[in-house]
Amino acid sequence: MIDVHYWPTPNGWKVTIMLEECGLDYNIVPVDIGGGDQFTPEFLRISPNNRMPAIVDHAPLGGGEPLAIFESGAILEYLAEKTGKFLPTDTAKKYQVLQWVHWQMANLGPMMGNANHFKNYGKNIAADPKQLEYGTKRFVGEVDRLSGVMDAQLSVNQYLAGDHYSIADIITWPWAFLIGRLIDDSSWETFPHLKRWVDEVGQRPAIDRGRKVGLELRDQQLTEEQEKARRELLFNQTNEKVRAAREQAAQANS
Ligand SMILES: N[C@@H](CCC(=O)N[C@@H](CS)C(=O)NCC(=O)O)C(=O)O
Repeated sequence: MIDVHYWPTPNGWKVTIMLEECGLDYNIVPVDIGGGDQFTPEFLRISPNNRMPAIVDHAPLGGGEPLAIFESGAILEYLAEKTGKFLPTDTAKKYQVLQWVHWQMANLGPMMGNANHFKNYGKNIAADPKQLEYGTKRFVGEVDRLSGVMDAQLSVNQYLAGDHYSIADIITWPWAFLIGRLIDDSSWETFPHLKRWVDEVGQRPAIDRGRKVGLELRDQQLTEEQEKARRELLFNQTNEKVRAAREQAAQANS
């Protein structure tokens, strides 16, 4: 059985979609990131960067002790290796897929996260809306550029890494389908090949099942004060604050 330390967000969906695609059994362990679960000593032992998703495989590839993995890219590579699915073994084809997996991890995910932060979340945080303008322009501009990169690739390939559906598609789709919502819906007209792929891949049953996992976890009735505390915890992290949260959690646990 595989424990998935999870919250329903695009990075979390990558893992539930992959598990659904592979038909593997898994058990969801909620990590309420607004409530601070990512700072518990148990979670930090698995994921020292205080970010979900992370997995613990109790019957790991090669046997032995339970195996813990953080970072969604590493998790998908591991699950592909474990099942022999969605990652070719031929060297050239394998690296065709892996270069797009790393592209997503280093480019689309972080740029969309930052664009969303400045464009949407920032309104509730910045004292002066003018502070948001440069960040919004920079990161929305990057998302626009990256959408063009995918559109060009998908104009000559059915899938991101070529002819076959792979972990490159699984890792990218949970962010890419939100591009219209982030920039604006008319931007799909600029990226017709990307839109074709978003729609086609979005019809896979495993995508739908993976995205529905734990959606109810978000149904929390929160006061304005609680919302504010969650924003403070998520968007104001420094070494000092994270260290204090870690120490507090360790003390509460001892
Ligand atoms: N590169 C990481 C990113 C993970 C990530 O940013 N997770 C966010 C939620 S989408 C998180 O756990 N945030 C908790 C926090 O900011 O403390 C991955 O792909 O696994």
